Amino acid sequence: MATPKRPATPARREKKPASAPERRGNAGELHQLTGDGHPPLTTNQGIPVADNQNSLRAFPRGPTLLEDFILREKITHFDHERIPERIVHARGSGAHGYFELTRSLKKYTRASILTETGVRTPVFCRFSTVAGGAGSIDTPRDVRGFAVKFYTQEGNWDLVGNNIPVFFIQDAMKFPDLVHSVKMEPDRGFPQAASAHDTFWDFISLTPESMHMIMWAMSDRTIPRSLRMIEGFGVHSFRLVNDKGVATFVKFHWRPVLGLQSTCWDEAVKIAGNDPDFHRRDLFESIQRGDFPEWELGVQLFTEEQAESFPFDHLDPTKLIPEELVPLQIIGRMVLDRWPDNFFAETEQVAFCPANIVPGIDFSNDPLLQGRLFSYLDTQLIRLGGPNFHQLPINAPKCPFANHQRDGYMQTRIPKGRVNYEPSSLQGDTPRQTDAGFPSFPEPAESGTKTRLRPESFADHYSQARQFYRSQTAIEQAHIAYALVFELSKVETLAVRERMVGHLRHIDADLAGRVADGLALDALPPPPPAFVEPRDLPPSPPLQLIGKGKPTLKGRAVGILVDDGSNGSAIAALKKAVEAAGASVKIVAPRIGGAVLKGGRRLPADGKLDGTPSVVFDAVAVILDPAAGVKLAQEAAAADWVRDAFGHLKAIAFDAGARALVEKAGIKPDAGVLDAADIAAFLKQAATRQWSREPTLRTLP
Ligand code: HDD
Repeated sequence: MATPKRPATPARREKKPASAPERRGNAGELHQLTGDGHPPLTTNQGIPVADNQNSLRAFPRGPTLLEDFILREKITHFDHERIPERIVHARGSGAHGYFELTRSLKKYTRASILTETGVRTPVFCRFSTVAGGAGSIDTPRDVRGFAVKFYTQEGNWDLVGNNIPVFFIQDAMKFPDLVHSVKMEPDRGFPQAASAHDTFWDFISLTPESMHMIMWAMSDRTIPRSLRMIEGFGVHSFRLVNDKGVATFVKFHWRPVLGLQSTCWDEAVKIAGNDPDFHRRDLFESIQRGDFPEWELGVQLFTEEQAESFPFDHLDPTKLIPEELVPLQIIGRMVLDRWPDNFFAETEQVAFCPANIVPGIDFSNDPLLQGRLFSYLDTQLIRLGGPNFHQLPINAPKCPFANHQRDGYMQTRIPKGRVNYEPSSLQGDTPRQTDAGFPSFPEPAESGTKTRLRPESFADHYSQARQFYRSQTAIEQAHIAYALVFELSKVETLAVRERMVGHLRHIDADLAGRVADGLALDALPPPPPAFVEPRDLPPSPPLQLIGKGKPTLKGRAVGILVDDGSNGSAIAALKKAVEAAGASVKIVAPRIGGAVLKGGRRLPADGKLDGTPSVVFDAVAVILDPAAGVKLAQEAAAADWVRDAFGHLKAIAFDAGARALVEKAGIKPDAGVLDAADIAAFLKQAATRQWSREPTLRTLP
């Protein structure tokens, strides 16, 4: 018996709008609309498709025919939909926006993006984790990439940085080793998106230059609350060059307007299970609701002579320049105000390259940067499949560009004329070099012998690590010690654990002792030989994270747990006040349909209780009818909701009806546990984490 044919278009048939029989497509092409007003489905050759449900069969129950070019084209395209993911920074989220200069650097550079105040330059910004694959979680302990493509009038400038101002290694030669060590171990294919394993710590413990970065990586900077709350750093020294050819060194810093904020480790782990897309969703939702993420751009400017007086070499990417030595000057702001239309076309295909710079900006001799100048173009050739990836809309400059490069895979432009070489005389409109073109800074070359030696000025591996650790608050120091103990406890090889603690002894004796104790080592292992005796540098408070937090609810999220019989006016008053303070509010209830409030009105829920745990909020409130409070005290998900909020140092407001639940969760009263009626007190406590609660909850090393 013949199988009935499915209808060609499963969609409900609507009446064709009489006034719109045709419509222009994205590329301006004219579509004859189908009867129900949609543009017709076609093959990639533009041939209209009559049936998108059934392949062509020899007879209804017979084999499929090779002749079916529609099926073959569709399946072939699908088979080729994936491209190689980035070897590092595979997991990322991006957004469009603009950069606006607020203070001209005309004295230092001729780059118009840094001299013309008030001009809005379009940007695309991509944030990423480093180690995990494209489908991995958003909240592992990891460095975050912070890459910005500025589409300037003078060409694309890519500032490809991280949320940490230093790096693990000094020389690009070591990058493949570093990355191999942190990725999944090659024989077993795990762990995914985690540095807590033997190969990473084996490499690190044999690489003393990584110690400064390790202090940052073990701090809460690597478990951020939101991508909107991280800093960004260009890491290397770059040069600014003015119209007289005078150069000044520069370090670039991004500062989030919302202030810095991180999660607790236990919270980050639980978020990973509940919402692997936590940071992507947070960025998406904030942009969709018009709460646009914003950063200030700051620069540290210094001359060659100043650099010579620094107690470290600024060309060494494992060193930073303390702000006490060279103050940060804010010169502009970046606002991300548009989510991409298509994730693959934009966020996946965007190709950053630190070698993309504009006249007026130049490189330094940082050997890590020098290696990067090669690596990124090379990686895009394999990742995006050929030399014309710069023509993809997300990568193409927004200013005119023209040269004699031709052909290659996926050439999408149609160059005109017979001249594709230079010098030439046959065609008047071919591009020619210009005096306004990019001039490399004529740095005088030192004479010397070709060598593979590291400069001696790169040899101090511990002093800035010590400075970082000693600049932290007591809470942050405890978190660093805790993170080291946690990570090293996942290392199976005792010798690796011991070797790491040996390094810590050069950084800070107390830290080494805490970690050795946390690992239950019998004795402190010997420190490895240090090339340069570590020095005590003055503490630098801007290195703290907590110090850069802002007591604000702006950009934060508050969850209110309700159930049948909850007091609607108390909920409404709280919601209004929290929203007025700049936070978003989500109603959580045992069922997604919401709760029937006292008085009979139904309040729809934004999330179901066990699918919307308190880890996704910055502060919580529980407003319940006493009967519901008693009922929910028996629900593990409800008790966890309150217990986790308490454990993650969040403010909790509750009314009398919620008392049974709050007691079941074992909450002890403190300044952050509040009566829901005292809205002003809740707003104040919700704007910050309850750090003083932490020692009452867990033993930190
Ligand atoms: Fe890198 C991607 C940042 C050192 C080689 N890197 C990549 C991305 C960021 C950084 C943010 C993701 C860009 C995106 O969103 O597409 N990388 C850094 C920073 C470094 C650094 C701040 C040190 C200061 N990187 C570094 C070295 C090398 C690379 C030393 C190689 C010698 N990085 C790459 C790469 C990637 C990359 C393999 C992978 C995907 C890509 O480039 O486009 O070329």
